[in-house]
Amino acid sequence: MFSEINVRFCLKPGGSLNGQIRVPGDKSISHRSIMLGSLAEGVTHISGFLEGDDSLATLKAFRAMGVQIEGPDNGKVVVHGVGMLGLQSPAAALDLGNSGTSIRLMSGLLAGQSFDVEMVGDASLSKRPMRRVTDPLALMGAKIDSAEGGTPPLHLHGGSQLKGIDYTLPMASAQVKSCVLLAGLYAEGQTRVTEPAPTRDHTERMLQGFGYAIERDGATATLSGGGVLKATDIDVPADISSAAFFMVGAAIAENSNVLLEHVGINPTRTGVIDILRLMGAELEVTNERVVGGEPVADIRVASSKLKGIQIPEELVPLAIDEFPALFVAAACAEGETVLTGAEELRVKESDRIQVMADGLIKMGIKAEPTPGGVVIQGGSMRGAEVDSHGDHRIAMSFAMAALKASGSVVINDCANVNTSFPGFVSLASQAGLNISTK
Ligand code: SPQ
Repeated sequence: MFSEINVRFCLKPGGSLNGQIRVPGDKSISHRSIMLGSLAEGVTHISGFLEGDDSLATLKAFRAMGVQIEGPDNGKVVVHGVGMLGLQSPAAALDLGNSGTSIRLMSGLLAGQSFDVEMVGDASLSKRPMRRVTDPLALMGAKIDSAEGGTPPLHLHGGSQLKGIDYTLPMASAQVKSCVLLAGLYAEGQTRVTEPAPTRDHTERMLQGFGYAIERDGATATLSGGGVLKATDIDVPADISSAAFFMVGAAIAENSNVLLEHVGINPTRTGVIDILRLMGAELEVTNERVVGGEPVADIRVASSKLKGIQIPEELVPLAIDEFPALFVAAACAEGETVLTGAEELRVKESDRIQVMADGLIKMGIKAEPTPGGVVIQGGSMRGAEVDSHGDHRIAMSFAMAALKASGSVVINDCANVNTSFPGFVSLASQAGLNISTK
């Protein structure tokens, strides 16, 4: 089924990628900047904010709960914080569109409010699993109804006094970790979350940036409820997950050389760099610095001779959103690439294992899905018409595949590219991709 408007990407085969590119702001950090800025005391100034549909859904939701937010204007947003207890009951259900991060983190933040909230989403979000957040929140004393099967809409009943819990995550998920920690801000006593493997730690870093005490001891993060957040300024780096398409594109296409500027290289997000290097990519990280508590660098990638690898499982959570692009790299590599331990990919905006394998097979590549991964034999790609299933990362990955295809590539259902990467088509064509929309 197509999203409301079937935006199609049409790509002529071949080409190369060159130049200096700054991709839009980090989606994960943009969401969190609105959430914590809204609950802070004082005014938070954000620059580099991602003006994509997902982070805008979060922004609109907080506006609907009475927070005065100026912008976005060229990535600049000013949030007039209302304090921990200042949110107001929204007049209608909060529509979070396609955004898993919004609904899961806001479930935690809103579970301890005094008012009821209903949260809804689009067709894709309405199929994604929410028990992973409603189960721990119920242990904390929250009252939440979901649709049958534990999916959205979620109805949060206000007025519950939450209590801190000691929770071990059943899966490596930054959204679940963040949800429990954010609920912990409103809970009596301590909330402790232990993760089975490191996942992105933007929530923990940003809480610290807003002056909220949070301790990290190995795999466990601990905070106590009842504190306050103090407004701060946030400079959102370029999103490594968006930069990843250009890293893969430049590595697979001949005569390519791109410099990706001001990219966030938080060590919980850099699995894509490690995996591409293991595959033999010519990739250089330069000009490393820290901006607002997050490490940032420029990344240069040039045409490379890639080889297939067994992807180390410990890198999986650190590259979780980059696998659609990495599957394209694997299709262009010499030999076999094997991914295991990545069952989480099946419950993203689409089943990213199946949807990528289906498209690559149409392009003439041998790709065998397994329950928790895929086996891809590198080879030659032909032109094809493929479906993104409304998943932004699938659409952009197949767009890059066209650089190595022998015929034209048409990608269906691409409107959701705007959720994470507004302006993708013009930035990619400036860099050399032969892309147009229909
Ligand atoms: O927000 P959403 O829809 O879940 O977005 C995705 C993405 O590809 O953009 C996943 F589909 O990113 C998640 C990521 O996979 C963003 C995120 C975060 O900001 O905390 C964490 C990851 O999800 P999870 O389920 O592993 O915690």
